[in-house]
Amino acid sequence: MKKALITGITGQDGSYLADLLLDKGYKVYGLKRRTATPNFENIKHIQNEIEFFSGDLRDMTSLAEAVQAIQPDEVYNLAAQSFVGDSWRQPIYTSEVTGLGVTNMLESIRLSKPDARFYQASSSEMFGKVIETPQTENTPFYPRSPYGVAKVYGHWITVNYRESYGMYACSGILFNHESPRRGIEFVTRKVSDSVAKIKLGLQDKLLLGNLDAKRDWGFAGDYVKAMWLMLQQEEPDDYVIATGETHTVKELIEIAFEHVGLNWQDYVVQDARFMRPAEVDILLGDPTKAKKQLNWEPQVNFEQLVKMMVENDLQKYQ
Ligand code: NAP
Ligand code: G4F
Repeated sequence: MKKALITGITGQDGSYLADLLLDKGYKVYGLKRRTATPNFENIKHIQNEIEFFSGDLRDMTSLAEAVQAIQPDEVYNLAAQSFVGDSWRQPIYTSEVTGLGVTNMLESIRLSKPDARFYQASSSEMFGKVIETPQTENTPFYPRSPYGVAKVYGHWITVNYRESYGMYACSGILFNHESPRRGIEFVTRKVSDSVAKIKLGLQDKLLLGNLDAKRDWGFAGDYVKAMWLMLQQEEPDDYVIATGETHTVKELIEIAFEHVGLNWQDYVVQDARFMRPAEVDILLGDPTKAKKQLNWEPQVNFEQLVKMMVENDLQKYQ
């Protein structure tokens, strides 16, 4: 039986990846932070099938002990301070977790299970103020937030461990991916949750920032399959994972409100508090390499994704 260690198992991607690996017959281990109140919401349906290790990406001792005890075949490093907006409010913390945390994980593997296969959750935020569109594996990085900068560090340290030590280390450059398990502060979930509440008379207005930003949005359930595929290849490599379509925040709102028979202009209010000190105006990924080499295809399109999320939040409040 293959053994996989997932950091960030309580998050959106960690939970979908755990579902996938359990289905494939893996023994799944999860690194979980100690919290005062439990945060098992995303994994409550599989909680008893996972073995947990208490740890934090900033505390290498906790990572090294987990790797030493588990001797994993595969390690998926999904843990991060992942909210771009907060990375300006907590720049040092974000660098320590999202950046240096990757080295803590890689060192833990190098010291006690160097043949483990490693996946690093890199991000399209590394392209930031984009040099070219669409973005490929060869597009230079120009990060626009402390989060983006930390992810560039995580990306390059992963490439360096592959080249320095011959480790099987891959970086997945994933564009935005969403789901009913998405954190509530990210724009898609904020919109789907608010639209459901407005429809049911539980909320009056939806306060948002920049409506013109464009993102390449896909479904998280599709994207975790790409993570797994990257670790099943003969050679480790880096891949862009995206849909190849881009949409504005305004289009997202239009589809979500239209789905419940409402006009977004009656409810959406722009609020400066949700604007960022620097914006990433457009992200559009070219997933040709992943399609060819991994045989990966996204199954859920943008409209289906938005409707799925609104329906889920409607059911929750009903
Ligand atoms: P998420 O829902 O925010 O989950 C983040 C996970 O990291 C949570 O389990 C969180 O634990 C854990 N975590 C945070 N700080 C930690 C620390 N110091 N030590 C250990 N664990 C810690 O993020 P996601 O959307 O699933 O994304 C997964 C990864 O992919 C992240 O690295 C993210 O930056 C990256 N990524 C995401 C996207 C996207 O569109 N979703 C795109 C590209 C890259 P708690 O539950 O305790 O907070
Ligand atoms: O949903 P967002 O907060 O996601 P963002 O910043 O694109 O980051 C997400 O995707 C990255 C991959 O590209 C990941 F690496 C990262 O971890 C995270 O998962 O914002 C999307 C867009 C931005 O342009 C933002 O300015 O929506 C705009 N927006 C407008 N109003 C808003 C809001 N974003 C949020 N969160 N809240 C608003 O009220």
